[in-house]
Amino acid sequence: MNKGQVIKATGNRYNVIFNDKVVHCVLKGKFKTKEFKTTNPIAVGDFVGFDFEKDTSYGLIKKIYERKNVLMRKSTNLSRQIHIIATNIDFAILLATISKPTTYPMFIDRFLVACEANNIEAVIVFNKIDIYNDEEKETLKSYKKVYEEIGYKCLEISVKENINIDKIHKLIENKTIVISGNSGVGKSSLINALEPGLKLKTSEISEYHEQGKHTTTFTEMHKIGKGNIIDTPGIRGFGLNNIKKEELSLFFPEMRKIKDNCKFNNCTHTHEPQCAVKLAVENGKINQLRYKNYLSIFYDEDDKHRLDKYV
Ligand SMILES: Nc1nc2c(ncn2[C@@H]2O[C@H](COP(=O)(O)OP(=O)(O)OP(=O)(O)O)[C@@H](O)[C@H]2O)c(=O)[nH]1
Ligand SMILES: [Mg+2]
Ligand SMILES: [Zn+2]
Repeated sequence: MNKGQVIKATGNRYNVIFNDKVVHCVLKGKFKTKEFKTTNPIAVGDFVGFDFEKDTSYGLIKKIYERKNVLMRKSTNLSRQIHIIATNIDFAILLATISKPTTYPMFIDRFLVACEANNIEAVIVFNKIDIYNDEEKETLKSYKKVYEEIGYKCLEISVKENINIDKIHKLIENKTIVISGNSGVGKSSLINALEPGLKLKTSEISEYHEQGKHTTTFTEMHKIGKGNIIDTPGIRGFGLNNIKKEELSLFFPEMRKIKDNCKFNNCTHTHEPQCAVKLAVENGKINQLRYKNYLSIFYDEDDKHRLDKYV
């Protein structure tokens, strides 16, 4: 059996890199993943075992190798299905913009929780710093302060004006990373800036809605020097799955750090007395909006995954 890595998945067809060449593979029959039900049993980043179909250059996938990690989200549409964004990654970039389009803190926090829950390091990259007015610059500064204090790496870039793109180059050297975010924040543009030969399709955001047009429709891994970067379709909301309420604060690092000081060891930091987390919020040691977003996720009912209900 040959071993390759999936770089693109469309329906049950997969582009698999094998000996530096793309092999078109299919998956025949049902392929059940044990732990959870997903819309996509095989995702970009997966290492698969395949055999060539007799006398053809097509491959039949027979096996999926154990994954180092999985970044997934629950779909925000009615189906509520779990979708694997990518697997086997070294870290995730959340590309965010203060305006055009607006990335809301609720979205950022949900993304970070998903990364924490799946043991994936997250880096927050703020793009389009060339267009911000004074108020937006202040907002950016305050977001950066909040997330850096918690321990997340943050970067400010402008793809358009080529600011700090070299820092991204350094960051991704010899790594496989995934880049996610709302539609129109500049994910594909950033990848084009890193590797101009790729010529990925990009398009201007809608002037009226100030939102992206969902230009990228399939997740795909691209080679950048010795590293790999996975471009993904823009998403509107980030549904979380498999996270127990009692465990949620473990995925807020600033809460995780102090939760042992709560009176009750099973404190959920909602209604309990002598709660160290609530005290820290009152003292300004934990950001209020982060705590508010914690509560939103905590009290989340299944039909509330959409970002627009939170802002
Ligand atoms: N002013 C400015 N515009 C930018 C910057 N980066 C990207 N853009 C523009 O933002 C628009 C959207 O960029 P895309 O790269 O298509 O965005 P995307 O995140 O890939 O969007 P989807 O594929 O829909 O998820 C394009 O018109 C880009 O030219 C930037 O740093 N500054
Ligand atoms: Mg794109
Ligand atoms: Zn508590």
